[in-house]
Order: sequence, then structure tokens, then C-alpha cells
Amino acid sequence: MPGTTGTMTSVVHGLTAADSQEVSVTSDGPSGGAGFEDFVMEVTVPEGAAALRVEVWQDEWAPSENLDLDLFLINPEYTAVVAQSAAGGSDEAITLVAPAPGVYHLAIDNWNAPAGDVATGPVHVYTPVADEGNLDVTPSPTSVVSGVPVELTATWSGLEAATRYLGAIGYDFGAGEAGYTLVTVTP
Ligand SMILES: [Ca+2]
Ligand SMILES: [Ca+2]
Repeated sequence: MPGTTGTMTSVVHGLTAADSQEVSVTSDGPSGGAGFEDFVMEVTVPEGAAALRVEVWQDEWAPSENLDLDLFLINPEYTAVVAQSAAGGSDEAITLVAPAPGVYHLAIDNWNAPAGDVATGPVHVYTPVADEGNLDVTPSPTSVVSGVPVELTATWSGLEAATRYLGAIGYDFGAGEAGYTLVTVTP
């Protein structure tokens, strides 16, 4: 925790299940082709979102073998890439903490496929805003002393099996949330 003495309240956002959308990404050529905008979709970050995560999982896509998707998150003005996930393979995720609200754009590159090859699969978008009542953090509020670590316990309940969730815990020392811990749960 930051160097603050006083009372700290944990503010829960989520846990929120993904908003998932099936998409098809047509490669414009191998080794990235002419560009990374093989497919572009809008991603809305609502007011009050504590985090944004967009992710793809290779084993959910067809074809899956040798697939190398990369993700590029573009700002609402469509003038700059604000974050990217471009490792080998197609397990990719971009996470922003306390993102500015707006309609962003997610470009997906079907990096190594021949021109015209299509990959189809789900894109998962998480934007935890409100406390969904499924994540408890204790103790909260709690007294904190500068330089002394605080141990908090987070427990979740009432989640659907085999569903991925994202939450964020914000820490409020009396002047609004300062710093977050992200919580990923797959019950
Ligand atoms: Ca491309
Ligand atoms: Ca990749």
C-alpha cells in the first residue's frame, strides 16, 4: 500500500463476466501483411470503469493451430495505439487500469496467415464498474500506517462455473480511489 496513514476503504468493482463477441479476422498477408487492422471492432469503456481488459484465447479459435493473432487498442480519436499485445501465438490480453471512458477501437492482426485466410473466434471484453456483490474484501475500512503493509482478504461467491470474471479493488484513503488491484477469477 502507498505511504499513507489513516483509514483505507476498499472499493469493489465487479466481478464482471466478459462481454464476448464472435468475430472473423481475414489476414492481409503473412508476417503482418500490409498492416495490423485485419479486423477492427469498437470497444466501449463506460463512465466509472475501473479497468478494461480485452483478450483472446488461442484454443477458442478456428483454425487454432499455428494461429498468431495480435491485439492493438486504438484511442477513441483513432490517432494512436494506446496498448498492444503481440506475443507469439494467440493467447493475448490488453489491460488498462482506470481507463478514460470512450469508444475505443480494437484492431486484430491475423499475423502469420496467408492473405485471405480467415480465423474465427471470440473476443472477450471486461469493463468492471459497479460492485456486483460477488466479491468481498476484508477488513474494510481499516486503519493503515505509512510504511506498514496491510493484509486484505478477497473472497468471491455466486459465480457461474467455467466463466471468466474480472474485478478491480480500489483503495480510498479519503480523497478518492488511489491505486487498484485487479482480480481475475475463473471458478
Ligand atoms: Ca495484417
Ligand atoms: Ca500473437
